[in-house]
Amino acid sequence: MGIERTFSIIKPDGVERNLVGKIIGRFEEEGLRPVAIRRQHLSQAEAEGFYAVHSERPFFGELVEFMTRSPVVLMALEGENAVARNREIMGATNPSEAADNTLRKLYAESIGENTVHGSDSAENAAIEIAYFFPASTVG
Ligand code: IDP
Ligand code: MG
Repeated sequence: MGIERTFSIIKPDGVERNLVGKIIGRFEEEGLRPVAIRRQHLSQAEAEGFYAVHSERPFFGELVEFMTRSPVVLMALEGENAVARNREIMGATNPSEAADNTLRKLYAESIGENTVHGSDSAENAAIEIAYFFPASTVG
């Protein structure tokens, strides 16, 4: 609780549809500010490493293929209770189960292509931010 940081990705389906501004705008409206941000086309090794926890899941290959299809936007977000707040704004993994007005309800087209990633704990947020952003590049 208190001011904390979380890690966010606007996934390829969001970037392809020019939703970057709308999504970042929503985070800012909700009190989450980007303290690091970069657009990047992930390599297979970067996507596999990032999602290593899911490597035994049946959808792993599909997930890595999707995440490397085209560029993503990587962000560290800072704000009050940022980890849980971001998960609330994103909504459920499956957009058909996501609450009204969540990013996934508004924009996602399937459980796989679900537009945004957000850390699930403060501990994982720190790991995920460090995976993509050297400390000197986080404001
Ligand atoms: P989360 O992104 O809501 O935390 P996780 O269970 O951690 O959801 O899954 C990571 C990502 O893997 C999801 O966001 C989605 O892109 C993908 N994924 C999860 N479950 C499935 C599935 O059943 N089929 C295809 N892709 C999936
Ligand atoms: Mg997750």
